[in-house]
Amino acid sequence: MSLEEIKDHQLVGKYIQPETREVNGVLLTKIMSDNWDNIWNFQAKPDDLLIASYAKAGTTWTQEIVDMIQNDGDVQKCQRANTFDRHPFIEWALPPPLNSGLDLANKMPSPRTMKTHLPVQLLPPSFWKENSKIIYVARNPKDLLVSYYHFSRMTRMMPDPGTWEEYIEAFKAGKVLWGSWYDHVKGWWDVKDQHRILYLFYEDMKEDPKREIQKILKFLEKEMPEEVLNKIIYHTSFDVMKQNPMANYSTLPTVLMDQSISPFIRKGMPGDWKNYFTVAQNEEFDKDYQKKMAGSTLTFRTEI
Ligand code: PPS
Repeated sequence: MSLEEIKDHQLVGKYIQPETREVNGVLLTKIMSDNWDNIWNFQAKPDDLLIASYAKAGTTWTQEIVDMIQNDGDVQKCQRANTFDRHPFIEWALPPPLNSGLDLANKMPSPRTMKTHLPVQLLPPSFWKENSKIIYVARNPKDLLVSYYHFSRMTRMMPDPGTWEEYIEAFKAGKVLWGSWYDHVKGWWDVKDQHRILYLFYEDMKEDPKREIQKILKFLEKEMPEEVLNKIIYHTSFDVMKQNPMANYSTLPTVLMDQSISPFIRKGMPGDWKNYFTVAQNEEFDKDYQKKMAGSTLTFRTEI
């Protein structure tokens, strides 16, 4: 059964606010952790494309761009299903009878495009063995934290975020789903030149979508006329995606995502963090950031 078929009353109590458990020090939901052997043993294929990211980094945006590229700018084809059914989220699972990401991926004909938020050390090893292509998208931690906080408030599929103050501390300590953001972005950065990985930044996509989409085209070994490229830029713009029911998660039952609390496609604006961090919180965050990112060549822009 797919998520959009399920009724609110079937979900109450059973699906909401999951228990969590660590896998090798990384916080996941208990269901993911119980299913860990199957996730780890997932069989990737050489023609798979994986879109990897930390949560709230611009995954859905990248998924829509990739789907538009793969469908040569055909909007109708990209409306065939919800983002989460078009691209299996490999480690994600809710209790039966709902399909897990693995169920969807295993049923999907090749070539498959899939999504993951797993840190590099937890990626199923078959992706490396099969040399599948991977697009990693990263986003500055301040905007990402704000986005993750609002998302955690509106979805019942994640633990409650607590207060803003509590959430900043949990994020810095890596005690949120998918673990430490710092380890995640550095981990994928460190391996990007050893595999077929395209490492993108949300802020770059926002600054110049054409340039970044061209990078994706090159990585996917595709060419397309200027007019199709422009169509992709338009269809994947914030305002258009916000209105697209196949991309904005509005088909999900309210009990799972209450978009009246905060929309899934919310603000999409680098620098929005300034509306939330106090001066003191920002200074503390920066100090902690310097320690955690010391020695890395990876840098982020917190505004454009
Ligand atoms: S998830 O749940 O982890 O898959 O979320 P993810 O898709 O990675 O991130 C959601 C944030 O991406 C923003 N978004 C966009 N920004 C700019 N342009 C487009 N087209 C776009 N689509 C989604 C979305 O609004 C979330 O960020 P915030 O800051 O909350 O607005």
